[in-house]
Amino acid sequence: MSTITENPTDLSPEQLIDAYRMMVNIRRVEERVGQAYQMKKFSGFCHLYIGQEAVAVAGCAAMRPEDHYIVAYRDHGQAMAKGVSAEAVVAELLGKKTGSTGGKGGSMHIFDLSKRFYGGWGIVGGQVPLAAGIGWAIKYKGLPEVCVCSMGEGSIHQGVFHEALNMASLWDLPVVFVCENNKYAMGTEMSRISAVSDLTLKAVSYGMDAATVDGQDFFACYKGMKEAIDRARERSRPTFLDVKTYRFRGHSMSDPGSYRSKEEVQQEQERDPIPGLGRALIQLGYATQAELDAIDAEARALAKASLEAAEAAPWPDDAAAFDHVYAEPLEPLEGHR
Ligand SMILES: Cc1ncc(C[n+]2csc(CCOP(=O)(O)OP(=O)(O)O)c2C)c(N)n1
Repeated sequence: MSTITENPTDLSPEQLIDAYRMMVNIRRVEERVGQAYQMKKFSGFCHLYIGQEAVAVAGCAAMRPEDHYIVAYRDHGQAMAKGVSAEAVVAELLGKKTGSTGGKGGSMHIFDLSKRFYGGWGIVGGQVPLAAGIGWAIKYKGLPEVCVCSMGEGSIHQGVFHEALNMASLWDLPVVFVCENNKYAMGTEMSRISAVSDLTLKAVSYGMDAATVDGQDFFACYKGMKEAIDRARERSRPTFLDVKTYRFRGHSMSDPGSYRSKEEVQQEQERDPIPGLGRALIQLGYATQAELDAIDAEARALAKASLEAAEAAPWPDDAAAFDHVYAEPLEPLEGHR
């Protein structure tokens, strides 16, 4: 294991500790959520982000609050990294009124406009053209903002992925396409779906900058994301990132994971990004083990309190069933009165 002697980022020690805290919060909240699911406290789809935390947290550390973030259905941790509270995320999972989407979205549709977090899309690759649209709006309005779009590697052979990347490059849109390559699309391993193993080649035909990033190393993630975000903000150019990561849990709660060996999972867990960043903080002299332990204890308390609050929260009002179905106010179209 390598020793780190210098902070390789422009983040302050406090910001790095905050990033560590966020990764631990996400981990503990999701572990608690997983238990709650098994105890049938909620149902429906539930995809955990455990193992991939560094990607979202480093990405959000490189973003500004006014930047936009749109993701797929494995979205609890990404929402928290962008500033959605653990309470709002957990309440959403339980379908409660206090959830980020008023209890109507559930696990796959965490959404918070005030944080510029646009969810939470269940159709594989569905968010990719939407990201290009957000990028187009940013450019049209001449704003110094960036849209970051996360997707799984299962998205990259969808037609919309290629249409969106082509348009983003052709029109110089400030979008960062982040492929969270966790090796498996449900039970299908990467090599069974892609004719090439170097996914950055996907960006070549669109004349787009691309890079491969180690998603289990917070510092590498931050560097890759920062370069791409700066390129988008300063030169309005898109980037494609192939971020090599790994999910420690099954695809969803109903996946026994029989397509991969225990040894493989164990080997990947040795590269868990959370202890990795923890060790670096100690080596840099930014934190002691006792301080990291305190962060962990607080995260466990946050997870427990979030679930208790969600259980005690009210259900959405019946009348709310018709809210947000149509854009409001609904003006009749010209000639259709
Ligand atoms: C268009 C479409 N096809 C199939 C599905 C079913 N499906 C849900 S998740 C998934 C796997 C996607 O894997 P990946 O994009 O790698 O993301 P990960 O789950 O690994 O985060 C599939 C095929 C879907 N939701 N949408």
